[in-house]
Order: sequence, then structure tokens, then C-alpha cells
Amino acid sequence: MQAKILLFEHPNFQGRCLEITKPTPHLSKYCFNNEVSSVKVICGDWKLFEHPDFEGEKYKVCQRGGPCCNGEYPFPMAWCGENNEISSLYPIC
Ligand SMILES: [Ca+2]
Repeated sequence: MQAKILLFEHPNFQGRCLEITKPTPHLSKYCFNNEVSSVKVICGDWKLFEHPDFEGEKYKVCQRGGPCCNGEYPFPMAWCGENNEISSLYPIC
């Protein structure tokens, strides 16, 4: 299956939603730079980065990770990150 993650503008999967399926060095391209407040990992494992081009602090989120082990991270603390921080991400294959 193709790696897939949903990014949300607000905690608890609220606000604007962006579906990502491939390495994305610039979330600014989608008007989502420093906007991510919750994520749902649909398929695969992903790395999230503080800065564009996969730089800065990095965080791993997994299809079976998160507080309920179902890939749902309802707030940034769930991946040990900060709010409105993520600027790039890629799937780990
Ligand atoms: Ca950032």
C-alpha cells in the first residue's frame, strides 16, 4: 500500500486537512508550513521535521503509533513535538 498521512491545522483532527503520500520538503507549497497540530498516519511510518528540506528536530510517527496505537496523534505532544512547528516530512520505506 502507498504511504499516506493526513495533516490537520488544529488539534483533534480539526480545521484544514492535507493528504501527503510522498516526500514533501516544503509544506509551504501547500500553505501548511508551521500549521500542523494533529496527524493521522494512514499507511507506513513517517518522519516529521521542524524545518524545510528535512532539517532541524525530527519526529517519527507510525501507522500503529500514537496514544491509541492506531496512527492517530491528536496533538503535537503525542509525537513529542511543538505546536505549529512541522515544515517538511517523508515516508520511511
Ligand atoms: Ca518549522
